[in-house]
Amino acid sequence: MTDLILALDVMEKRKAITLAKACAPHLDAIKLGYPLILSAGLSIARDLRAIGLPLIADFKVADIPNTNRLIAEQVFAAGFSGIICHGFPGKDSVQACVDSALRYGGECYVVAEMSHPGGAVFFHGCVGERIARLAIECGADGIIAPATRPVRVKLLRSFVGNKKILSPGVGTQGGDADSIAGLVDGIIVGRSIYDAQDPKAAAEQFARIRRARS
Ligand code: NUP
Repeated sequence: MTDLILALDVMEKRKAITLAKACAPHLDAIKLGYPLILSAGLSIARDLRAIGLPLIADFKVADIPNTNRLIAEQVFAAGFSGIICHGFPGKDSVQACVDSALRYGGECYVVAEMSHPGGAVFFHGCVGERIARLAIECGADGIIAPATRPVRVKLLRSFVGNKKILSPGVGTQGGDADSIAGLVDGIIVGRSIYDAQDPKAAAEQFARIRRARS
């Protein structure tokens, strides 16, 4: 089964909670990042937890191991069940996030390659493959790979086996939900849901991909 993950990048606490509640029946997880957390505060995790869906912190953590550990601990202690980190700072930095996730019974995902046009500028020449391999070596739960480049996702799958691939870039960024859903474990959708005239209906539409993998 392919999960539908809402990227909740709205800037207002009440709007975020209303949106999340409305879309919840069609979602498998909610991803929060800097936009919402910087505007509403980390405590929004507590409010969203009440909805009953897993929360993923998209902080793309990319620091030295000790700082990564401190960040990850704050994230998990706040009630998140997953964290996203970058792979380019190296194995020890990724390991710090994975170890923190393990201590809290949470999950850690490593960005292997990014979805936007500029994402290919430095993530090329086997960088994505190397990061995917590193993620597996560290015991991460999976990688983030671009829905905008299904060919790359297919290739990265061969490096991660049955670990998870979560894929942003669907909808507004140009990625096609139906083309990517069968290749990944979860699609991450933001604007195409929360900016839709009827976000709940949009979530329901995307939720058809939840049957894409068995
Ligand atoms: O490579 C990435 N691309 C990407 O869009 C890695 C990400 N974590 N994201 C995030 O996914 C991005 O920060 C945003 O929260 C979400 C996609 O949102 P949207 O383009 O569907 O609005």
